[in-house]
Amino acid sequence: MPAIDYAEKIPNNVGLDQDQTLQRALEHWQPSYLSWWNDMGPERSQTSDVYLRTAVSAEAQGWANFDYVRMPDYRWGIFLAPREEDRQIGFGEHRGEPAWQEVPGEHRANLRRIIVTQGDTEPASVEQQRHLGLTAPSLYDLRNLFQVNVEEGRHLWAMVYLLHKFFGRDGREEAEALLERRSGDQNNPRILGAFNEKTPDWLSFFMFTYFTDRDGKFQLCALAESGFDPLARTTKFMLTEEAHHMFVGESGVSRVVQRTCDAMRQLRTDDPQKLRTAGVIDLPTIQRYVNFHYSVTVDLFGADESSNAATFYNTGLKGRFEETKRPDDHRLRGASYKILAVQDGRLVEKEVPMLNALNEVLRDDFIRDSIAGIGRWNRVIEKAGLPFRLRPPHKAFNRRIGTLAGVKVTPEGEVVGDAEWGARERAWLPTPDDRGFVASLMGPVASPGQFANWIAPPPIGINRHPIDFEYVRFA
Ligand code: BYC
Repeated sequence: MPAIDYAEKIPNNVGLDQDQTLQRALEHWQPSYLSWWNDMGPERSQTSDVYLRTAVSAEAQGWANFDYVRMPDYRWGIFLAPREEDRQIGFGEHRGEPAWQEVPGEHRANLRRIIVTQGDTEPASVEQQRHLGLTAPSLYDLRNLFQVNVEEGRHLWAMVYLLHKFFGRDGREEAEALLERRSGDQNNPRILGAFNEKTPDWLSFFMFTYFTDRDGKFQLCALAESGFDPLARTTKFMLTEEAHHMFVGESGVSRVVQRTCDAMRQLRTDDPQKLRTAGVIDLPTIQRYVNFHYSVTVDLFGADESSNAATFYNTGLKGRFEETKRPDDHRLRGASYKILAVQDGRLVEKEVPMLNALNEVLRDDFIRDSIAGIGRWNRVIEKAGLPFRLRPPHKAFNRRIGTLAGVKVTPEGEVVGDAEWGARERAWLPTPDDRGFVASLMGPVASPGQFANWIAPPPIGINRHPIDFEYVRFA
């Protein structure tokens, strides 16, 4: 596997200079990308030197380099994980056949759809986060935001490479359209619901990177199993970058919780109003943010019964999380899985063919993983000697996609009528007042080692630097 060549106009380890047609197509797309980045990329970044990590190799050891980079000069490139010789398709009807190096004609449309859906989320998240640089609670956090943003930009490159290399003209058209849709736009929105929500404040950003980037992890893991080898290899490499994004979310929320607990102990109160007056975010508000981001992200896994999901699996395009580690036949014909349904005003379990329930299987894997982090936040509260506990809401709470869309279910899992929902929603989801309060705390802190009042400093800095390192230098 060649190291990444930064002398190239488009850094890559895919031998771009050997493929003139592809190189021309991508060099044609590059200015449109840069113009999109200029218009929709992070504010307050254009003149900053940021201490960033840049991928320099696709090998697991020493893949990244840390240094100051002027943001507009960041080099987005195309990097695939090394090719595994003799790799075989691991699941579905083609199990045991050699993995595809070219697009299988009969599955072309579905494959393109998956790649476009994945690709669409990447620029969407950059758009959602673009104003946050104006209110970063520290230089450390500002740097982390920019790191996440440049890597999401690179993930868009990863999908655009596949579209250009393997899908010809319609691939190029899709690549253009990825730069034209806009998060939250009425007429031309991003494809999936959560990517049209706003990320208006830093608590939302940490929740987004904890929960929604974790959807990214699970979807990318499922695609890393794909029988289409270039998709498997490119998503495998994206996963190495994704881990840091979820770390930003988990540690960010943990630091907010820590600061609140410190204030609760100091002031000897759990009164949200008193805590708000002291300039920290009360735990019930944090719970409402958890409820919102969790439920919106749970929807991202698609309908609980989906013939698309069955087709993607049967045809070898998209596997399960850790497919190869599972001790079953990897075909799943005749297997079943339990999903939720509403019967006589109550939630009940219903057994359906597993192939049709693969969105639900992945959703449940995600739920197990995300609950673990909530447990770690609770340990911060426990250590402070406080009785409050954060909880994941019920899987059926606040759903917009699948069988549970439109059913009103409390965070505890009780089906309720519209009137009760209306009366109690304020206790479950962030209210305009909550959002207004959190927004009122946001304001930039730009001296090294200083942190906004509502968040604790991190225990350690980036790449073994101290916390008061100058992670961002403004021109
Ligand atoms: N919002 O049969 P279904 C990431 C539509 S995140 C709006 O269940 P399927 C990242 C669906 O399109 C990971 N619409 O669909 C994180 C379909 O519409 P049509 C992104 C939705 O295909 C942070 C209809 O409902 N990657 O990387 O089985 C920062 C029927 O649904 C939604 C992927 O998602 C929704 N949430 O499942 C940056 C992987 N859900 O055709 C990045 C690729 C469904 O009837 N995508 N619909 O008009 C997929 O595998 C599948 O498309 C999905 C949906 C699992 C998302």
